Amino acid sequence: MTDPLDLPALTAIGWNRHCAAALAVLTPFQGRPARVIEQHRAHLLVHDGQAGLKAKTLTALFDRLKATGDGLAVGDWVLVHEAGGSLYIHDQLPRASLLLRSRGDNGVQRIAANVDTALLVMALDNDYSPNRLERYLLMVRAANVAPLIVLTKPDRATALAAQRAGIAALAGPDTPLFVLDARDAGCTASLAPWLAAGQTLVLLGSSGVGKSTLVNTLMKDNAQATGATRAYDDRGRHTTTARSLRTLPQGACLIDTPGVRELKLGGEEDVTADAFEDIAALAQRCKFRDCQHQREPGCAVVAGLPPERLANYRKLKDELAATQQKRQLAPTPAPTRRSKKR
Ligand SMILES: Nc1nc2c(ncn2[C@@H]2O[C@H](COP(=O)(O)OP(=O)(O)OP(=O)(O)O)[C@@H](O)[C@H]2O)c(=O)[nH]1
Ligand SMILES: [Mg+2]
Ligand SMILES: [Zn+2]
Repeated sequence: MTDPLDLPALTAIGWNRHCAAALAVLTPFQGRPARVIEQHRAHLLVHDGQAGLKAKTLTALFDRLKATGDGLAVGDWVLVHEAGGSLYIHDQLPRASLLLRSRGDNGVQRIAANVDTALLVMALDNDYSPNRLERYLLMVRAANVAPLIVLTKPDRATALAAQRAGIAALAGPDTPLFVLDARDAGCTASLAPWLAAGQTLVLLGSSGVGKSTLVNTLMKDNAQATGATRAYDDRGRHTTTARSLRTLPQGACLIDTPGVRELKLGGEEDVTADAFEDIAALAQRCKFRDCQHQREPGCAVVAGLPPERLANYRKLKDELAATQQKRQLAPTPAPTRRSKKR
């Protein structure tokens, strides 16, 4: 049995300062920490820094999580112990972050836990959709995860410069933006600042945009990598069907996810104008400080925003209100209604 706190081993699967603080909450604890790296119907695959191991969730923990509509997700840190030759998960460490999206049936899907940076991958072919990217930005920021935008397939772009500029305006100056051919080894150098040990990244985006290709490219330096690395299918491309976490040669952990057809907001998002970089910039010039950008006179947002963006903003607001009502969440507080002049 491994030392309960084999830090070098745990670092290989993303252990960082937050994890130490989270474990302190559960101390004294039984068993040892491990990380959920794959989710299967009947079991989870966890990694303890030494090896990937099948594990079952104890009923008590399952029920405790279920009582609050929760459950384990890829990226979760857990406590495990052995009994009768099997491995059991008996506790969960408090999370630093959790990415959620709504499912069709009013439930939510937990995409990944304890993620530092979300790589929002969009291709510059007919996948290109600023409105969809807007959804991803809202979802990721609501989860307190830093977004990083990767625009792939520049070789298929019809208006590369304009598309890039449009996305940069929508995402704002604080969100890193890269145009990368996911097959190009240069991706590793571009993303190097985010790839250090202790960092966990997740790839999000439609099917076929190059998420798994990027995993492959980042893995290539070191086919023999240890830690959470799993053998990669050597056709070099496949359609991902399950979320999985692996360790990159650079030290970071990377969670690949299956492409999502339609991203529905989870309900935690902030859909006030402040959450949209370009709308917030225009709103500075509205006549009324608490302008709702509906029919107020002197509204710089209605006047200055392309109609398509304005329609998307309103659609997202309505969708969020509906999701919050379904999930019975408190609505995002609206600014005071009384129109004050600046
Ligand atoms: N032309 C071009 N093709 C690319 C680029 N990046 C990836 N591809 C190709 O796009 C196809 C789909 O890539 P995948 O990595 O499987 O896409 P994915 O996002 O993982 O898709 P799902 O697993 O279905 O969600 C592959 O054939 C890649 O070779 C790029 O920058 N340019
Ligand atoms: Mg894939
Ligand atoms: Zn306005």
